[in-house]
Amino acid sequence: MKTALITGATSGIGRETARAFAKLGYKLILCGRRQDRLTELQNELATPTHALLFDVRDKQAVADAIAGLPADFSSIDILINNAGNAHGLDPIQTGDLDDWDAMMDINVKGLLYVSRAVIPGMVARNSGHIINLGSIAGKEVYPNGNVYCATKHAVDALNKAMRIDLVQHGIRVGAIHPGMVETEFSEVRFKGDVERAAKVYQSFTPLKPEDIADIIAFVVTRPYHVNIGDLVVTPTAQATATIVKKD
Ligand code: NDP
Ligand code: 8X3
Repeated sequence: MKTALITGATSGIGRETARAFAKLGYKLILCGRRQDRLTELQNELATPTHALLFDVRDKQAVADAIAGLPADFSSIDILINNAGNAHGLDPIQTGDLDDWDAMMDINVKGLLYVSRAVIPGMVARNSGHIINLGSIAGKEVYPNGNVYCATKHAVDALNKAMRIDLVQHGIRVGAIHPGMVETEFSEVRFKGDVERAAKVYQSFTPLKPEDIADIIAFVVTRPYHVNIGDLVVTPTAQATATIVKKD
């Protein structure tokens, strides 16, 4: 039975990926900061699960949590680097420094802390699969997206870097870069403004988190000699980050 660790399993793409992996019969290490959501998901899934409560920004907490995994969860075959978010949508000249810190610390440094804690085990076993959640914002830059786009460009670079450094160890590395997916993403970006968040997904059919989870399940179930390195996935109505056909 394969073991997968998913960061950001309490919501959106991460939670749907956990549901898809449970159907594949994987053992799951579910990570997030919201204990109630983790417990709820553990109760729902008919597969062995272990919950890890940590903020990816806290490098010691990340290292301790992963080093302290019980023996039956400690050999991680699949790492889904999914935890991440956007904070604000402001022009560079008026951007909030705390928003910038949050995005850099979560989307870039947090992903690195988790990867650094998990990868040595994969290297020792000469096997593993890492999927990094990038974004269309890691492939292009859009107005007021500045720092969020920069963090996702960094994820794109780290995805390539991991593939180069880990190829000698038989570790598969790939990124999924979604366009607009209706999750809690925009609620977080707009700091709890539910109305403004809902508007982002109006007048066209956005992706559902299940759509991305399906693709992740496809990627991890390819034969071992097949590595899907880079996928951009958008709603059919979305051509670029900003060109969206609305009804
Ligand atoms: P959600 O807001 O629905 O989920 C984000 C997840 O990340 C939550 O489970 C949250 O858990 C976790 N998370 C956030 N901050 C932290 C932190 N500091 N420490 C630990 N966990 C954290 O968003 P999505 O599912 O949409 O986002 C998942 C990924 O997909 C992100 O990397 C995002 O950038 C990317 N993405 C999303 C797109 C979209 O349109 N929705 C498009 C392209 C990429 P908790 O709050 O419990 O800690
Ligand atoms: C999330 C998609 O277009 O809001 O990464 O940046 S977008």
